[in-house]
Amino acid sequence: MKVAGRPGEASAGEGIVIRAIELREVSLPLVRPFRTSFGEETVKGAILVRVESDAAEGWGECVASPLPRYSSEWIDGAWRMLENVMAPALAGATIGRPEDVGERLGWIRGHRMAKAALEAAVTDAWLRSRGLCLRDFVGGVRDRVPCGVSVGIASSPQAMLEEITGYVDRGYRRVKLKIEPGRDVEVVRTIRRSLPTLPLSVDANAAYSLADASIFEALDELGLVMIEQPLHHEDLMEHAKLAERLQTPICLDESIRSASDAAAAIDLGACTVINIKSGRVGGLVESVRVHDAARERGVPVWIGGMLETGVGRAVNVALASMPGVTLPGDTSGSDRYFSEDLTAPFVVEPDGTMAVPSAPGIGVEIEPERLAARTVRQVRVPP
Ligand code: OSB
Ligand code: MG
Repeated sequence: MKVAGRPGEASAGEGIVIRAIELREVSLPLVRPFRTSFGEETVKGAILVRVESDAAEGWGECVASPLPRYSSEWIDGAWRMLENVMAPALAGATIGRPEDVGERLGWIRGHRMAKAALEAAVTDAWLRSRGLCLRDFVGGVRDRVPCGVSVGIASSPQAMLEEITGYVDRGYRRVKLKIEPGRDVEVVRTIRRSLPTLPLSVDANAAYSLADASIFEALDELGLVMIEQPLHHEDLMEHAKLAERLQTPICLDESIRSASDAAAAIDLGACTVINIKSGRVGGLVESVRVHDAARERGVPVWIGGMLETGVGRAVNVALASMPGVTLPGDTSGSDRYFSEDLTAPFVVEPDGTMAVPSAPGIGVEIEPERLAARTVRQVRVPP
């Protein structure tokens, strides 16, 4: 099979013509509520983007949440942006390479999650039209990837421990605990006591300030593999100051919106690990650039998640096969989120790994009846 070449490399062959773009908002019940320092979700809402081209169709998932708590984007805002601005800007366009999407939408400031969804859908169509798979497009080097799991804040440390034990028994190789002020050191200590050798990390989703440094100094004693996004997403300097006081590596999530953010954060000493999410950085092409910027600086990366359906999960798992991804990601099995996904489920085997799809495009197919049953609104551009 001919390899597509990584983003940015020239390729022969004609482009695809975008005929129409369809948006669908879907709503899937979660198997258990997911609580973070910024709120609780009991259903997963997402916008799915379907691109119709002259050659093939493609799908992408927008990871914006119902409210702008994780980042400034949110479902209704992303919907309007996609329907009124981005889809009209791409309808009728000829796309020579997936990078063209970012270039055509480059004048739009921000709105990275909306851009990423559209770029993923166009890339899926483009790859399918050539019989190429996403793993090869992003320079993936692995057939299987190690999986971790992100555990929401529970009512008690005991409840959290029970949930974690279930995941460990299923093979997950790293467990990430959500923390918030008041539910941090004691919870982590309890879990650490029961599972002394488990690779464990915490994610604060920006809920603390530098005045809370003593909390992180206490966590520093618990042998964590990393502390994710302890402080405000716009405070790189503060993260650098905290990092100086800790042995535990700091990983940034919300703070990193681009490869240039990644380079700046690493060079400032604000982090020594990066969580890559394609939605947060504006797409696949930028995700590869973040990976490359971190790799050049010797910084390990891993692939985060936003409770995606199988459509977004396929993108995450392909990215997790890149060579600089050296830590298990939040690429959990579909059954950790949904009793029934929109695609065939992603399965974590007992060894804690998951297969990287190798079929053309994103490598998964949507089940039309399930999609229809979960769709709450729909629009097509042009009508
Ligand atoms: O901070 O990584 C995060 C989910 C929604 C919003 C933010 C985050 C998360 C997760 C879940 O941690 C990761 C997953 O399993 O998809
Ligand atoms: Mg995070």
